[in-house]
Amino acid sequence: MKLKNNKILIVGLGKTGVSTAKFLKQKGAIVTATDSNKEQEQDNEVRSLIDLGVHLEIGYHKPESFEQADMIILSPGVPHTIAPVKKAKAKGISVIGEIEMASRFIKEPIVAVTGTNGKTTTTTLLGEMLTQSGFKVFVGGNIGNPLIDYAGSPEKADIIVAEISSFQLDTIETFRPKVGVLLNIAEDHMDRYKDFNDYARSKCRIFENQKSSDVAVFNGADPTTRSICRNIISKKLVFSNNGNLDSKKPGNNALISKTNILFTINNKKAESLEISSIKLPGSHNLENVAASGLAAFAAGGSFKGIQLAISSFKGLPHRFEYVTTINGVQYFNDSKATNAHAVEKALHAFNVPVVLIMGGRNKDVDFHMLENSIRTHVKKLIVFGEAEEEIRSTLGPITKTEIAASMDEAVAKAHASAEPGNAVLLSPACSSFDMYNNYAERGDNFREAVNGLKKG
Ligand code: UMA
Repeated sequence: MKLKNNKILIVGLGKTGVSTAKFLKQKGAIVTATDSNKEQEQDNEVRSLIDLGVHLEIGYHKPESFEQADMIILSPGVPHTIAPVKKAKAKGISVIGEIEMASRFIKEPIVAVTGTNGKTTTTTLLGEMLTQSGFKVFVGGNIGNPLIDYAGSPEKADIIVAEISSFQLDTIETFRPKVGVLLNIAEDHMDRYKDFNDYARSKCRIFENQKSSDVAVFNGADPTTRSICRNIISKKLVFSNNGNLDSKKPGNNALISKTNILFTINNKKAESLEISSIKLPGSHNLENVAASGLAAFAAGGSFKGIQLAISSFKGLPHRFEYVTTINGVQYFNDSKATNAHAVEKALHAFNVPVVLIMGGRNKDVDFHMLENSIRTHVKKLIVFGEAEEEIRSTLGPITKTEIAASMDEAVAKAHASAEPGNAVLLSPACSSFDMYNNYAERGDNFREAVNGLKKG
């Protein structure tokens, strides 16, 4: 693809925009970058682009810059429905995302992981499995380091493992992963999509450009995923946690039972991974292990490599992360649970009464879906943040509920309510942007507040 002297507009100057601008300058393009937030002017990474010859338009989006561009590259956080983008599209200007641009310059096979929940855990674990199988692996994408950094780097890997969000899939055209993984689809980001089907269709685009020689890994027990994947033409590898798939069928799969995950690939001898060797808690993580195992096999990984990765992988911060035990009460940080589906999965991992801390900014999801899980698992609910009233009015009638003004107060109230043998879980079902810059800051704040209890 020729970029030299092409006029390209980058929209959004977070990590994606900055990396894309650097890449495009390297390729000789004429680059303008715009961000609607004036504060981005103070960002050192953004300012460094001026020296590279990038023209910056910060604090506003200038319609002419959109209409005069040969191509527009949108950051994931920028909706593709904003007015200047719609106008440019109507004029026939190509609008793509960084993943699409990067993939046009990546020759190595890409294994891409999407899904509402479990993406980062699965991507990281899959990277480990392939590394332990002897490959040099680059892990990137929505996980935090843009794929375009790899495309622009002279350092090359054997395989790329990429976490891909629905926002990133919205702006693909030809992106074709050799192996695509769709973990699950549950209501999320309803503030960005027309409805659930619109969001589900976006997720399924991970398989859109695959050929029959490529592989699609998905959850065969999830009716939404199953029906949406019915017509894909790539080779299907399904995993299931309820044993309802017939392993003798020609479709290959990973069956999760109480004792093991049985991998059956291309009529080869079945490989059994013992559940006792998995250090990640919760049944949702068994699905993540099954999916990453299938994808690792499909990408050429060995069973030995899969076993080695599993035996040393303890999980990631802010994802059902064990913090500490105080007076017989275990504390867990699940700040990354930003939708109701993730909270449901976390609650079902407990067989002790839970004091649940929820709240933040609702992404227009319906909290009613948590009613049953709250009824069966939660002895007390502490709510905080912008969505506190909405959560209290929806779930308050089901269990004892208190409101907290801050994380410190939420943790103190949870501490006062929990008895030895109980668990305290931060699993917000909301984004963090009402009070924090991101979920990691929120999780760190929870951890500090819990450790403060110990000291105080
Ligand atoms: N902006 C505009 N105009 C608009 C809207 C936004 O200029 O109309 C600007 C904002 O002012 C801001 C910039 O766009 O400065 C934000 O861009 P961005 O949110 O895309 O930020 P990046 O730093 O590039 O981060 C993105 C992903 N962010 C989102 O999808 C919201 C990161 O995923 C990802 O790690 C990174 O690219 C590298 O690929 C984060 C995320 O929350 C972790 N993802 C969601 C999730 O996992 O649920 C999808």
